[in-house]
Amino acid sequence: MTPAPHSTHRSHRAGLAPTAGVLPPRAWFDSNAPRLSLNGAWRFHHAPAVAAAPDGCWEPDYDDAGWGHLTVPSHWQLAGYGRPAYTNVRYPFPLDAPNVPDENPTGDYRLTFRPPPEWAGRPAVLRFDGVDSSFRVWLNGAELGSATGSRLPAEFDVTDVLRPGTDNVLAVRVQQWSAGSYLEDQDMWWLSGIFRDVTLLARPAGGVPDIFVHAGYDAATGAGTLRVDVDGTSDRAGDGDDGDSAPAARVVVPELDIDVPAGETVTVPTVRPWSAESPQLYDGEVVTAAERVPVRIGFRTVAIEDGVLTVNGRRVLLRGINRHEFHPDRGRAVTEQDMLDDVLLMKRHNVNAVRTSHYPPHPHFLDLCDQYGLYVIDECDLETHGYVFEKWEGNPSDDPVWRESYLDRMARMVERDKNHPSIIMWSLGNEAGAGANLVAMYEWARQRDPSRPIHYEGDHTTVCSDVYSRMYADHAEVEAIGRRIEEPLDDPVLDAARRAKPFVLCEYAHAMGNGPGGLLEYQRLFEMYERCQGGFVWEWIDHGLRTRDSSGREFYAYGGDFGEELHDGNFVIDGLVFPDRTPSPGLIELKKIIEPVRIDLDPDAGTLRVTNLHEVADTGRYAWEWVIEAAGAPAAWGTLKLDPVAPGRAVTSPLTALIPQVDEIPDGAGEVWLTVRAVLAADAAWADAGHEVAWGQGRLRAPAPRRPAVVAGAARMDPPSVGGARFDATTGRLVRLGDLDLEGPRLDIWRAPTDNDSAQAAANAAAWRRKGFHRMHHRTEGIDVAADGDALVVRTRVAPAAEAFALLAIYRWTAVGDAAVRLELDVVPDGPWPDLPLPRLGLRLAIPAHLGLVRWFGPGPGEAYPDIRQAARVGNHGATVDALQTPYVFPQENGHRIDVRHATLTDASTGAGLEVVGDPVFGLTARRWTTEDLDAARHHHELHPREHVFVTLDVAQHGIGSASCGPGELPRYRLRAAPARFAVVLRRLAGTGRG
Ligand code: IPT
Repeated sequence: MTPAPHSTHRSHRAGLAPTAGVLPPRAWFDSNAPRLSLNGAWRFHHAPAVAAAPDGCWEPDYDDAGWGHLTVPSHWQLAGYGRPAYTNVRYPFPLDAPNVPDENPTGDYRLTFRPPPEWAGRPAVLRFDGVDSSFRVWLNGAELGSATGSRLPAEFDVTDVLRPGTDNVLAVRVQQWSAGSYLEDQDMWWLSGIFRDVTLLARPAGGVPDIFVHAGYDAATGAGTLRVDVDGTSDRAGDGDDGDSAPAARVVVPELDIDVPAGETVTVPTVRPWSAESPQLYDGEVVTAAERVPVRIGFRTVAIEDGVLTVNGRRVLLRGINRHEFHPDRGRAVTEQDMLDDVLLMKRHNVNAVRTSHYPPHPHFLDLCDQYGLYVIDECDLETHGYVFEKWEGNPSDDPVWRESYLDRMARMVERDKNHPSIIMWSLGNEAGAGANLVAMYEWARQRDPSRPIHYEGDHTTVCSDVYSRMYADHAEVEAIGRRIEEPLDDPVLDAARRAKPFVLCEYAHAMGNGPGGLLEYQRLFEMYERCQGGFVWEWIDHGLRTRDSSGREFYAYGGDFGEELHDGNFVIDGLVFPDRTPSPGLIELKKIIEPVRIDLDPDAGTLRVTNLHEVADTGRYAWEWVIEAAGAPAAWGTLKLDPVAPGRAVTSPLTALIPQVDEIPDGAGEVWLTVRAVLAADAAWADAGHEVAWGQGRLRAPAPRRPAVVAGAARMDPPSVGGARFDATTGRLVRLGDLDLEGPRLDIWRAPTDNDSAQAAANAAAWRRKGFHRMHHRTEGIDVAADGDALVVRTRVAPAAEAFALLAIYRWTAVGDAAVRLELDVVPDGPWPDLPLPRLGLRLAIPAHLGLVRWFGPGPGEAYPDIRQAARVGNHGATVDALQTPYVFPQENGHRIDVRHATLTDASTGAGLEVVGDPVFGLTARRWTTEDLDAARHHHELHPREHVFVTLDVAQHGIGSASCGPGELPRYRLRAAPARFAVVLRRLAGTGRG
């Protein structure tokens, strides 16, 4: 087969042809035909501008001895050639389309390779899977062509120039900027070069040029239909030229006894359908006399029925994430292992859908989605977001000269990826405004692949989208859309059409830094309203590039760290996993909220309710483990026998029938909790048996109120003291408890602002700073012994400079034994308080640095905040102070443990230290730096341990929300300045020795 170079992409204006000399696009598939990977070490020359690039370096005899080496695939900026740059929406070059700056970094690549002699006389194709952003290619001095479309494949026919059995010289000139860059304004690092595989493919005459697998499933009958077309190539130009005529090919699927000619439709009376929950694939082959091509067939039908998106006739709820390709060392040149890591992590965290924001991923990733089961919205490599600042004036999306480029991109994606059952929708791209070229893409894809709905968010009229898609809509708007009572469009026809479409949030819950809050409330809306079919959290991974500072310390870099003239800072650090793919608390929370079975324990009603939120799977795949813990210690445990619950159904059972032990709890057992966990009963492809998928907790017994007896008459003045506690005579602050030195608790309202606090939309952090919340002054108004002689009372006024508002804080200290004191704190706002939430309300104290081990009883083990606490379960937990820190790439408030009943901070070797007992609960953070240090740091490695452990004991924290892009905290999570009362007991623990 030697398909003619297609010429349908010539545009009217020179410089806008997306490709030249490139073969028509086709599916990416394996084959038994020989192939040669050209990945590896290439010769490389980098020039800061085209003018400085070496002339004639594509000639075979060019002397490249002075050049360096660069690995293919990779990005040259990550190998020391030039520097990475990050902008989100703004183009890093003048808006002057289709022109690009003279300083256009240019990479010249050369490779000498030797194809086996058996290839002689056979057709061959050279394939590039991804080159950013444009390239020209020469083989043995002959120019093959050029291409743009960084995340799209380009194939060149090399039959006439390849010389098997001898040395061949391949030369590629890559330019960082091209007309294509105007279409690639995605929110990510600008990184260049040959970053995906380069492969030489022998193409046997009479082989399989292209295949299109059509495999549907009829939910009513359980039958599958299969037709595999073996085409020359697609007819994208609509000119009736269908490329080469197809060879005689057969389609063979042994497991289903299928052996039919290509193009023929077979019906399989009963077939197991493919879904994300049950990714059944059948292995088959497309066979011609000259070639065998393996195919993995998943029978499934995607449809929009009565305004609902269905797969195999069932409504799907997309528990999705947006995935950019990223690795902290390799950028977008990700390995198969990186891709597998992502897929396994997603599956293990209950994710069932991926939007490939904002470009087609490496095709191997889609193979993994087919295999492990993830629904995919495959998004085209298209974004022109920078035009938003010009009110979309000049946007390529509506300019006819760009039409071919748009169609070229869509065709290259659809043709490459059309055989993946995991792909349930095509997406035209992201944030490219509205326009005729998008409509053209939509229409082309509709006709080429009627089996998949098409997604596009950027035009809210939905003229080019089969679903109504939005990003960052707040809960109230999502609810209105769910009830189909959203604000109408001006055009009633468009409005009626949109109102009839299913709704997805293609982006929501911006996972930047500490967050996102508000997930639970979104999920409830998705479950309540049929139209709301879920969404995709923004985004999967922090794009922090591993870098070293001048003293060699490693850190993750973000925008501005490479001296960019324009950048968007840490807005690229907004993932559910850290750059090294460690799950962040946000992912742990998401996993809990999107669990596919819900376990509700209601000890008052005495019931256990299991709701199966799966689409097709019953609950037979789970084992149910339970444990009763009294004061955190396991008291009884076992495995439940539960009949399988059908998908979409819920079953309520009496607790005592299942777990008689719930009635056998002795008095004085303390706080007692029952935990039930759904774990995989058998190994799955993506996790071992025992992997926890879902859990629920119910409190069987509340703690008996335990108020230690106050030692009467223990308060003294001169110097101020209560029992074994000593206070500073001027400030009234606790300085010693027994033999333990402390810097006494004092009122604290500051937290190192989170990215969500700092967001322009929330404007909280800026207002807090303006009002001086981060620099409160403490004035002690009086230190007295109460009339009863029991309590030392310290009255303070806490206020920022220049302001008349204040918090009046009264500390009432009593002795509750030799080495323990009880503190009752009363806080009352005073004066003209601004209408602002408080960051936190609590106490801060400092204790010696060697008290580095923390144990607590309460929710854990991870951090939790008022609106991010579903993943925390009540029990005994422990961690070192260091391990309590969540290493957000951009330092901010973190590590807070919520509703702690009691905690100890001790010396790990002696057990000596401090115990804190809540009345009833407190929030806890402990860190080796102050809040001010945390606030000042810009990267995690800039935080240095001090000589103390700084502890905060919180009455409450303000919610986290998701305002860094989207709504802030819901009103019920707002912390208002209001009268508050709070009590804790502080006890000196002697331990076994020093400390
Ligand atoms: C939205 C973009 O689609 C996405 O790529 C990312 O930049 C995200 O924002 C924020 O991280 S667009 C935004 C202006 C709503």
